[in-house]
Amino acid sequence: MKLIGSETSPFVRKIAVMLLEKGREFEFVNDPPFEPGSRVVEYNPLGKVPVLIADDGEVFYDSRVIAEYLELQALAPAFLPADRQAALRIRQVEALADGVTEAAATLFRESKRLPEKQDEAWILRQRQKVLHGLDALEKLAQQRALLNAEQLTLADIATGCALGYLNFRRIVPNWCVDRPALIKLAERLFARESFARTMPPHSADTIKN
Ligand SMILES: N[C@@H](CCC(=O)N[C@@H](CS)C(=O)NCC(=O)O)C(=O)O
Repeated sequence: MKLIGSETSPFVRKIAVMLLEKGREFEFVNDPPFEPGSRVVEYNPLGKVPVLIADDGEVFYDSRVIAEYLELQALAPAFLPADRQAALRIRQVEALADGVTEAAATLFRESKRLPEKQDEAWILRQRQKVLHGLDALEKLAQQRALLNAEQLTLADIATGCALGYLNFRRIVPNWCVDRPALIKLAERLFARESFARTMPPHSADTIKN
């Protein structure tokens, strides 16, 4: 199994965490999609990572599709409940966390444009998505039913990757103010070996995402 991606991508991290937690060996192919000469588009017409190449050569892209594929492999532990309705609720939280990550990545890219080219209204819109998304995640973490980092699910993993990305890019650096349940969740997740091993490199200040 090959995972194509970059070391700084939170969506790639999501899949790497899953694979490490499941103890599934994989080869990591570092191919940041924004670098000239990237071959990502040969596997994913959208030119985005993560891309997963399965042992039989089948190619999967978009982290949510890859996550579904990995769950279908029945490798323990499962990150979705067997009950499909319950699984749908976990996937809804995953989508919420991924949405926070996407808006944060957009904010980061916008911050790298020349100041006169930055669009204030667009920045505000993305910032609202991050803040409203975090508020919703905080509520869920307080309720603990769908988000608790105890019996790990895709909701926990995606949320951990979103918070890790906010820390890494210092996007909305005060995200933890008034969000105690998310802080606790992050502490629990970041203490796991899978998250420790997939920490983005400290020096990265490029647009590799
Ligand atoms: N919805 C996609 C998002 C993937 C994504 O946005 N990946 C970024 C890196 S974090 C990327 O490859 N960007 C390259 C581009 O937009 O051209 C997923 O979950 O896999």
